[in-house]
Amino acid sequence: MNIGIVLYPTYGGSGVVATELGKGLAKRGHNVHFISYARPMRLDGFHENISFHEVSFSAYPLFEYPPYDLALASHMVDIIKHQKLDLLHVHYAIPHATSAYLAKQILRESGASIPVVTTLHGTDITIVGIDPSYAPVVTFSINKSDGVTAVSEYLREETYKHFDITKEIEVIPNFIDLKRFRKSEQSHFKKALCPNGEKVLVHVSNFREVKRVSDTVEVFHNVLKSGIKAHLLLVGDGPERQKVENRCRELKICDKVRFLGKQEKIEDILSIADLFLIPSGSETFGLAALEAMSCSVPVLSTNIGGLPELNIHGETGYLCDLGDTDTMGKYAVSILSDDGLQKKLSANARKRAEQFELNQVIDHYESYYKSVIHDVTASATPQ
Ligand code: GMT
Repeated sequence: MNIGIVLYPTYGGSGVVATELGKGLAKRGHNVHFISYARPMRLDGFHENISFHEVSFSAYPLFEYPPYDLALASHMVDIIKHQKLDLLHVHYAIPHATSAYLAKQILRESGASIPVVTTLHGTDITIVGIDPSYAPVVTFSINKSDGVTAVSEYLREETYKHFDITKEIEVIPNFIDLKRFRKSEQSHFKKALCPNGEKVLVHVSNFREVKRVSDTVEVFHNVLKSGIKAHLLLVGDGPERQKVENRCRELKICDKVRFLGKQEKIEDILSIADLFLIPSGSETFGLAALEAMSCSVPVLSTNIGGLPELNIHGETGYLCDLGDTDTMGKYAVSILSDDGLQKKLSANARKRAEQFELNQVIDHYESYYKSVIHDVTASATPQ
């Protein structure tokens, strides 16, 4: 198949999922065309049947905000026509699903058609999408997609609850490359960081408010207060970074907290972790937690959104109420002070991650694409 994948190129989860999906489809022999305003972060090196199409859009003094959605729709039309795409898969509804609808209508004028699949990822529904300034357009664009997928049962239900959706939504979860994300030998790294065998707690995010990175610091502070010697590694960067650093200064724990910034080889860092913290206020799936679990790291998370579908309480880690950093601290201490428990949770975490293995999920997407193409073709064929 010739498949167009429209995505955000940044470190966010939807961009990672879309890029890894495209790479996986290309390995199976499909021709994949990534479409975005910049080269996706995870799209490194040269791949035989992968192309990247950059959406350029010109500024004009009249535009305070150049209309990216229109430039994107024009690019879609061009690529669908000239690369003879069989299907267009857009990740994150805003504005991708809307641009796809526009492109489809333009193509219809010349008798061409393109099946469109929209994957809902998270904040496109839970935070940005429900905002009245976007909601009618998001509803319309989802209903006009030929296929709609969501990354968890939770997101599927939220979409039905908050929008007037007439389409069937298929749940296709996030996935993981178990070969890449596995615990590897990093003893030199661990020794350099923790010369006295200190425990390592890790948090990875884009440091947006919704990630509640400050809660991570509070939990870590509780761990230190219990007498456990430990370090906290904060991976990623974003708007909350300064606030979090200020809190570390107030608590006088800066010497124990390392801000590592954006990192490519997260699996190396996860390989030395004893515990992963994800205290998010909203999380439709929690790809960062899956990456940790795949590296055999137990997860301490909130019981919010799709996280309970991934992190099994008492088995792969623990789930706590939003903002309850005292209980989170207690669970963290119980894991870090009991080697037997830590090992049991680690092994279970890896086993749980195996249920989200990349190839199984790509199979799911492939068969879903085929069913959408079949339905679109059938409805276009005169009886
Ligand atoms: O807001 C973000 O964290 C980024 C966002 C995205 O769409 O780029 O991530 C969402 O999609 C990921 C991939 O499907 C999910 O694993 C994340 O849970 C989800 N984030 C939120 O719901 C906050």
